[in-house]
Amino acid sequence: MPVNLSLYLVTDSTPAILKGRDLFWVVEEALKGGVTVVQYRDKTSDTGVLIETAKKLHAITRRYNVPLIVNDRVDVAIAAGAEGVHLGQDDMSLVEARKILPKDAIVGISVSTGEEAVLATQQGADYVGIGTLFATPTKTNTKNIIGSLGCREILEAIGDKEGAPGAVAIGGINLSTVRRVMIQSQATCKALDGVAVVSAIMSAEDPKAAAEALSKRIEESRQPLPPRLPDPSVNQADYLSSQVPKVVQTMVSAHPLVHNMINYVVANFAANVALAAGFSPIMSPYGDEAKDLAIHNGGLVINMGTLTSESVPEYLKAIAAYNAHGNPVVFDPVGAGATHIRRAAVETLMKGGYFDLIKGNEGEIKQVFGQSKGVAQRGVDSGQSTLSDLEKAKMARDLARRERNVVLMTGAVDYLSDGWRVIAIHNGHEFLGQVTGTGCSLGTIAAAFLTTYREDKLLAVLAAALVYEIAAENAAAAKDRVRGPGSFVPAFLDELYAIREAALQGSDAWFIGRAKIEEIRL
Ligand code: 3NM
Repeated sequence: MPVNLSLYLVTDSTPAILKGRDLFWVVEEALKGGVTVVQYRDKTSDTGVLIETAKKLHAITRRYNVPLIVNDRVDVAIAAGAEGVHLGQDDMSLVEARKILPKDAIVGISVSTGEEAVLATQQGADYVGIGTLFATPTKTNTKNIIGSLGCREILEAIGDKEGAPGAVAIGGINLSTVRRVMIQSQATCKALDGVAVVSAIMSAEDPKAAAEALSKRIEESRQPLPPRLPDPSVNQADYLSSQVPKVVQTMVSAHPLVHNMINYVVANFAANVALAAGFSPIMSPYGDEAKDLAIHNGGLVINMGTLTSESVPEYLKAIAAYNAHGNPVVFDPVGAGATHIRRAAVETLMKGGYFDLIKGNEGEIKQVFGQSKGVAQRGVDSGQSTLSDLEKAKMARDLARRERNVVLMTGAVDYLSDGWRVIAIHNGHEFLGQVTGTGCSLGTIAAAFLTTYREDKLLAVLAAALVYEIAAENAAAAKDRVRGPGSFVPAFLDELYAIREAALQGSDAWFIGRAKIEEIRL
């Protein structure tokens, strides 16, 4: 029986979760907020109570035309006339359950490995509950913590054959994590149909609002894979170039806010770049402030250039707030391989949230990708390049494909990828490499574009990089004013400002014939 699995509520009547409120009230509020399935899960009550509660829940769910699923207990599901059952790996087998359930009953099964998922598929499960995504206090006896990448492997194992079951993920999913789960778990052949939650709704002060917010974030996070491309006969570089002026106009007209958790060496410069280029900077290393700032639909930059013992927990709070609002987060893992503290910080941050863009030099991207092979970075500079051009392009692509985001590997040539398309950007000027903060400010401007142009992250970051690097070329060309890196800085700010003014007036003269980009086919 087809079932809408978008937002699957699993009940829990334990005091720690329900906090003394009435189960039926919480479930009805959640239904008003848009949950599409309700599972009655109660591990402790006697059979009589289970049946009575299930019947009462069913009377409510029916009013909302939402199926009621009973956890573990086929007998209770039948007695209460529920639409289906959910079985764990240690419960009655799916085959046995089908024998006694009505013909059109929904049967779901918990899986935590590809093999279990394949078996459930062969046995004709209507859906699988894939878990455990993240460690959760709601259920501590979980088998495997698989993360969103483990979930993707299971979806790959199921495939997209006809009759394949629906799929929801479960475990530690809430408003902060749901976006990354939906985006990062997506296999090329199959995406999650939705997510299952307990505490994110059952413990919420306002279960209706919690369900509404989750439901909105889930729908926003569905995106096609591989990214929608124009007609293959069209050259990608030409197509993207043709879109850039429009994307720049959108950014400068919107004048977005960008929240920078940025290193103290470059904070002043990055703020000036923001003002000149046409967006509002706020510099705040204080994670709790992100709750208030994230509501403005701006972007967040995590730049760990001057990491302190307090930075990582503050970053994590801010990332959670921006992820919860579905607003873009840029990660600039400055000096990622320089010290063991930074290497650990990268690992914690990558596990702790979703980054729409990871921007770094070759050494940093290598570290994030996990290929540093113990070659420590000295300081925050990229160090000696060890990769050929093709290897750089491939690493940017592979990291982006793994993370389901966009990667910009900066250098004399920048490599930009969304995991499928790879664009080499040849614009820029060597003075950019001789002024501190130029790389970091590129992260900031990328956040401004990502927040105002959400249809295609790769195009947003490309537009940011081109504005930035064409401004640098224009500044360096002003020989009457610019003699070296020192005089380059004010000229660069002026040129950013000139592009912003031109874009505000709807002109794209600044851009015509200037983009030096090529599509790399790997
Ligand atoms: N099943 P929360 S994890 C009921 O991994 C359940 O199969 C899991 O609770 C599994 O949404 C889980 O509060 C609890 O994290 C999920």
